[in-house]
Amino acid sequence: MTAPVRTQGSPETRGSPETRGSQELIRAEEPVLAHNYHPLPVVVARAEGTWVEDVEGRRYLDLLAGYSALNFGHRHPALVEAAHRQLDRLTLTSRAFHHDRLAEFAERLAALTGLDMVLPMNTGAEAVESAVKVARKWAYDVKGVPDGRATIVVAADNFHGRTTTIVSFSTDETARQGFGPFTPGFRIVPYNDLTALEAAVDETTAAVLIEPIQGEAGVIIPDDGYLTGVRELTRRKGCLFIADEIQSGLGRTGGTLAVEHESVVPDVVLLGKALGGGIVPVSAVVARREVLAVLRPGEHGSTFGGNPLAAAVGTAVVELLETGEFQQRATELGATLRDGLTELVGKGVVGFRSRGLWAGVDIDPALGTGREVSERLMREGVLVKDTHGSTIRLAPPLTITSEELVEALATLERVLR
Ligand code: IF1
Repeated sequence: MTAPVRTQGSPETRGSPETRGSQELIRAEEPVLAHNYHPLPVVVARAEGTWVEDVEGRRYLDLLAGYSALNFGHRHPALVEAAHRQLDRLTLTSRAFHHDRLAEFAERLAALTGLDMVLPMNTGAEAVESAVKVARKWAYDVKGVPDGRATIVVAADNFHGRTTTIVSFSTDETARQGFGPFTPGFRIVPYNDLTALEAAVDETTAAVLIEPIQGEAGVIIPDDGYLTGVRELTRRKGCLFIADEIQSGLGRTGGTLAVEHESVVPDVVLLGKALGGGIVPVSAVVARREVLAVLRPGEHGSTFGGNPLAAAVGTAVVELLETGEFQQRATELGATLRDGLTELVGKGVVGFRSRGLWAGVDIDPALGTGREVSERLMREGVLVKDTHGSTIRLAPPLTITSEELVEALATLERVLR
């Protein structure tokens, strides 16, 4: 078959990105990009801190922050500097060789989380997939589950990524429809229900995998005591507690990790998103030594996992978190966010859940869907993302100022009138 004639015109007629306006760029995407998203009609061209700027120079407060991948704001100076320094030295070796940035990254990340060992990966889904493999191998090698029989218990309404195995245990039909057959070995129980969890964990169970706060489900915060209950139950039943902190971690909720709210230490913590500082994909499985020690050379890997640029940026991110400054900001400004949202209950907001600088806000459906409210906010210079139905998620960079936060809340009140 002969190659199709390209119809998009030559570079000369197509114009350089600098000359094409937002509308033209949006139109240009349509024939050449898979339609797996329905983005808001804004084309971002530059950004700094809490603010992004579109092609025409309009500025917006970014209250999505890359779904918590931009906890330190756009292009944080210390992170950009760390990336530039490493770009001028070494960017990739593969793990076929050592490089001089990995030990420090792993040492400081393990210390930050209070665990022992690190398996560096790239995306959040890779960290989740890696944890599934490691938990199963731990079940066979350490717990003594018969080979091929390991089960992992997850929560309904979970979101752990988009790979085939991960959507195998999703309860969101949109995420599953048309992607079977699925990976077996998972049991699903209601979130925030220790009785159901107790009934699902048995001698085949390798692990319980949950988000300490369910992000995509709408920032669903479990009852106080739930995480403590999961920790106690998994310890008593001899299986692993895997906390997916890819969205909830790294300062977002006011602690380094969301599980700190109940002083709980899981056996395995999954990190991603903000670990890459909004610059490069960096994720990690951080665990007790007994768990990650089950991996032998050649059993798992990744071309880019733990690469020098990722390790340099990841170390700079850990360094920002070691001060506790961002955790403190999320706690203090989280009170401003909570108070501001409380004021809006009954004025277009029917309910909300928040911890630190993270909130799921339920809008009165009579005022519109989450998408419609997101579009109104966009037109007023504030960027958010709806989750399901008429819930919007607020997750600003932890660098947001009190004035910017108050301004954003005032804008939300205005669009809900
Ligand atoms: C998209 C959602 C959020 C996550 C948790 C693992 C992953 C994610 C708790 C996988 C990723 C992202 C995926 C991104 C949008 C965003 C998202 F809306 F999809 F569900 F944040 F809520 N664990 N969440 O939240 O990490 O492989 O993406 O690096 O798919 O558009 P990833």
